[in-house]
Amino acid sequence: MSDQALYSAHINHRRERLDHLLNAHGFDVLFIHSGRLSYPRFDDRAQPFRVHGHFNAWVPLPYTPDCLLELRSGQRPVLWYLQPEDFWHAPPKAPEEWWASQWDVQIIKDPADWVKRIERSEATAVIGEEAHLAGLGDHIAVNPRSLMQALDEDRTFKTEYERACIYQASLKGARAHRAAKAAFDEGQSELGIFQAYLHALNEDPMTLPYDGIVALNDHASILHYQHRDIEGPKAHLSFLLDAGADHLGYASDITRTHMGHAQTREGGMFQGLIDAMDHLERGLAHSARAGHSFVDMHHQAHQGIAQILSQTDLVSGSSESIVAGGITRTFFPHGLGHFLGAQVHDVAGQVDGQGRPLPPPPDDPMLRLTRALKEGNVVTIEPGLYFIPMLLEKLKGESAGQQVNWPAVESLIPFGGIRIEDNVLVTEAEPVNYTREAFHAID
Ligand SMILES: [Mn+2]
Repeated sequence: MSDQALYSAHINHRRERLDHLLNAHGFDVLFIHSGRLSYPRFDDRAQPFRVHGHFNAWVPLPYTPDCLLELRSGQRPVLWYLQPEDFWHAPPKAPEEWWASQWDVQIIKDPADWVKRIERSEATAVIGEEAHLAGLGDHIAVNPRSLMQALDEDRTFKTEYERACIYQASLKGARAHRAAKAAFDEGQSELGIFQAYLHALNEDPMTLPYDGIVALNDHASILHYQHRDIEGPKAHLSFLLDAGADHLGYASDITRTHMGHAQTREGGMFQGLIDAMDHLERGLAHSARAGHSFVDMHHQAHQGIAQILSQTDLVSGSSESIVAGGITRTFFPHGLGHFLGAQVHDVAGQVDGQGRPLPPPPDDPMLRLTRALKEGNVVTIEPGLYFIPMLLEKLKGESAGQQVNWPAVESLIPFGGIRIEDNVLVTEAEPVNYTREAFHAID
């Protein structure tokens, strides 16, 4: 199907749902504001701008401030599109036909031009920043909770258009990952590797759906390692890259871990762990099916990691005792994954279909997705196995620490850790692993 046909079906689906929701929640109209440029204090230099997911879920305009969507039951939706007369900046380019044909596009020169639309007294819902919408009248409900929850819920089911966007973002990310791996093999620094990633992406870094994690050696044990060293380390032992790409405002979120060339006993052991984690991750991704509880899948990940720790003699005892003693939480202290879409950590991961809270289990407070999976969900599957000195130190002081083969575990600290992350579409049957398909397509 063409982009135009996919998008047209996407909008028709969203409009049908919205007609129903406006009626059910007692609103005549919903406005969605794309947001506004913000400035750091004491400075006149705007922060990089990106619209929020509610806006992007309707129009492929991820970087357009101060636009407004006007959505009414049974009527062609209106896009108030800001193209200011401004000789300091280039205005946003004209809307493209393939998607704009679904909208009544009204070009405006000033946000004040859409303000008067909101001020009309009707039952009005508006999504946006409270500060940007203050004083527009008592007839408006800003970010009304129950309507927002219903819209969030709809966003957990990806349309064919959204699936295609996420797959395109996966292809871009996979190509850039290959280039980054080549830069690692050449012995480049974290910054050099990141530059190779961006070069392959051939996009401005502001399009990245999140700040990529480029971690050499023990930096891989820092879960959200945020620096990019200019100098490379003495030896390239290992490389963890957690980086995605964007397509029309939809994200991919991909992690791979690679071995360096060091032919040491520890190196061989670490490569064995990467292979075992890859196998575990594929199995978990394959089990992402409609009806499966993501909390159960997270627990299965812990079981799998316990088996790996046991089989490699890093920890003694049965895999049950390794999980029960909390040992796997030292090596895998984050959640198995999250929803993915117009936001990298997409909405409604910790509520049920009616918006009721589904908090994570007390032992897994970092788990961002606690629901049973449904057809049309897109999730990340990202088990990890790390050697985090701070957590290892803590485990050493506990009775479960006696099960750990400390000399072997400590010999792996310089390698940091492993995370392998794929993006997976849940169907009624076989899940679709977008990431593996993307790597396969470019190889
Ligand atoms: Mn992720």
